[in-house]
Amino acid sequence: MASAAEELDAVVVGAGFAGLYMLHRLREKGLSVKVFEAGADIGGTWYWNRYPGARCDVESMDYSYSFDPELEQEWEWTEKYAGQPEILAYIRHVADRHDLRKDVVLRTKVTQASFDEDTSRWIVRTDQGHEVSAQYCVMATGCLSVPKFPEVPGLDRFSGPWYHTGLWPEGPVDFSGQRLGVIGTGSSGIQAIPHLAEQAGELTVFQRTPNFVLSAFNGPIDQERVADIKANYRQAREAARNSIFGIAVDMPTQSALEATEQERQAAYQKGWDRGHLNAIIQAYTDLIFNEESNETAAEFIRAQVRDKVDDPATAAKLEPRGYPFGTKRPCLDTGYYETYNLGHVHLVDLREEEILEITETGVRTTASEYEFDSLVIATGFDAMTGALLDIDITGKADQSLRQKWQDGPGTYLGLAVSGFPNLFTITGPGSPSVLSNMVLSIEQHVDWISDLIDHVAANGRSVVEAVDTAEKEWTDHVRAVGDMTLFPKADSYYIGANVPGKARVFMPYVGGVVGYRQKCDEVAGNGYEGFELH
Ligand code: N01
Repeated sequence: MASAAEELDAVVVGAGFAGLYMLHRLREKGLSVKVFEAGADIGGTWYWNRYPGARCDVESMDYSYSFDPELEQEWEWTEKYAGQPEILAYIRHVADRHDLRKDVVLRTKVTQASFDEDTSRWIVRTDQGHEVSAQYCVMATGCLSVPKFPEVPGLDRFSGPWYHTGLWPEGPVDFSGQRLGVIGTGSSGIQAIPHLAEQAGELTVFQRTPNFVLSAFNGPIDQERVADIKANYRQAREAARNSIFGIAVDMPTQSALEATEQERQAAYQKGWDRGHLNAIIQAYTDLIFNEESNETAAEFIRAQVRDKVDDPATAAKLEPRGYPFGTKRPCLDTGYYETYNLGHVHLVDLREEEILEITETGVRTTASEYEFDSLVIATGFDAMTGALLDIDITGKADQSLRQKWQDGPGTYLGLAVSGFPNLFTITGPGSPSVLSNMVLSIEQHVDWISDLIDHVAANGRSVVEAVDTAEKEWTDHVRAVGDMTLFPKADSYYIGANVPGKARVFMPYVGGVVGYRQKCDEVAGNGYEGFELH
């Protein structure tokens, strides 16, 4: 069967930030590469998540490629936090600048990838009938790319239109004057709700868990800061690489409990005013380790909610409780809490009443029936493993990745899986991924994989595989580091809790991008220890 297939050096799955940069690096080596992308255009996350208000919550100057220093200087971001159209325009610009589109096949979903042990090649098949044979298969499928829907029945019965934030249509969507329901208050819901409220006649938000929402203080980008960063971009990138989350911030030196109440308030206020995702969590050394410390920051944020929301009963419902601050991903907003001061915006607390079903006319809960013209589904994603397991991947001895990861994903460095030679996962489970500045982590993975491919060729070999003991050791380490923190205390997508039946395992590596990078460099420096070449 392999003989009929188109022969390539590498197949890359996905044409977002990761897939496009991987293509660029592989092509630089003179390898033949094809990228398959399910979307009608490149962009990945930034193609699909085009809901009103979609925006990055890592600052524009950080959330960008570093591999092209001229591009870094030339590109001009307009806002502190870029919106989805601007980021998509940036990705398209990069693709055109490096002539990447010619090797991207759009509107094509990879359905199957199997390792042929006789030829040591991957046979990759798509829903459009492609069959290619490649030495390497790189999964650049994204951590948050398989939408998750509410578990309740009935969405197919709803007579009006409905939209998932992660599958938003390309054309304009008009909710003017409509009765609109929104399910979900994660980053996507929180960004969309103020914009949806501007259009809707009546907006009802169904909240299952209140989130910690920090103010973004977004606005036109500070040109002085831009000039300063552009004059020192190499140092700025280096500082980001040597940070915990891939975003340089001043490192704390003190426990929250060592500070006085007054000092803590001042530190949290300073973090709040910075309008930055990590500024509060990194105000003290122990906020992510110690519940008592964490509670001091959580209470500071709850006080902001009470301050912003006029109706005390609504504020009480919006105050985040029941899990430590930072253990579910906090959000950055523009006007989220204030939206609930508008007369036509209503909050339904799903801790008081449960959704039973979506009906032809709306949403039925244990307490009431709500009628809507349209619905917005902001219930997130089957994170980290969803897109990988969506593809039927089989490795050596016909073992499927679905079987192998039944009890949670095991990887070596989040990059490779034993039994699956020459397959790489960019920002895979077991790497900092969703707990980091994704573009920075993507570049690190792509560069590292690219160097490993050179190493294989330089040794006159054609196959590289993670050793199972190295994989087990790393996976145990990922879990152990996670267990040292408060993260496992929350029902988050980090731990698979948002998808019924998914193994409850902490998936991202929380040891920090700096330590993780050092580990990867050390592995490479020691002749790629933990990998076998054939
Ligand atoms: O998804 P989420 P998201 N009934 O999983 C609720 C990135 N992102 O799309 O918390 C009712 O965070 C669920 O409730 P609960 C970013 O990494 C980045 O908002 O599970 N409600 C939650 O409130 C982010 O973290 C940007 O109890 C249900 C919500 O739906 C990630 O994407 C912007 C439910 C889902 O929140 C995902 O964000 C946007 C049900 N059956 C997103 N099921 C940037 O700025 C789920 N929920 C870069």
